[in-house]
Amino acid sequence: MAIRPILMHPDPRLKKRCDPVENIDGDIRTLISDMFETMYDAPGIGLAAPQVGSLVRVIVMDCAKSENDDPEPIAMVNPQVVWESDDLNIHEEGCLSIPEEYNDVERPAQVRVAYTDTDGAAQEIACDGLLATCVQHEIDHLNGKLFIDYLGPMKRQMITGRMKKRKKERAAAKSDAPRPNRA
Ligand code: K2U
Ligand code: ZN
Repeated sequence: MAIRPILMHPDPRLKKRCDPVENIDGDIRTLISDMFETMYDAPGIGLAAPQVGSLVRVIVMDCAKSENDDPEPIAMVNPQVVWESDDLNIHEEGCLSIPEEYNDVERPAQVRVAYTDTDGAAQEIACDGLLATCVQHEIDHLNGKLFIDYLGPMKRQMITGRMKKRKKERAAAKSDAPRPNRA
């Protein structure tokens, strides 16, 4: 198990369409395990594989109602929305790859998602509420789409500008950091 670094927007890998998983092998199982550890550490309620630099169609979520509720971890391989409601819902969204930026996004209120589970079995679940928002947000990541792509161009450019500045400041801070003495 390992916590993996989360890619920060802007990053070309976050704009790529991810490849389907052909075989749920040991590498995919390790990726899923690391994604859960990374998500809980962030903390977040969802995470998509491209956010940790793996351009494959895998997402993990845990939308348990509150910290007092039992965790509800779910890993989806090759998830697909197979039905969406006409009813829409607006939810404030954030993203672990775009920290400290939150905006309302409108999405179908209910969706049905077909996917393969970690045992290789075909599954299909009905999602509503926060799970519906989260699963659509994560599947967007697999298609190279970020929640800021639903905002107007001005807002999107402002957020991207702030993220570029933060990445530059973070890189500068890293290069100024004292290097450990090498024996
Ligand atoms: O993909 C991610 O970056 C994980 C998100 C998933 C998410 C975004 C928006 C709405 C629901 C889930 C992180 O968990 S961000 C944490 C968060 C949770 C609820 C609302 C806003 C932000
Ligand atoms: Zn996100």
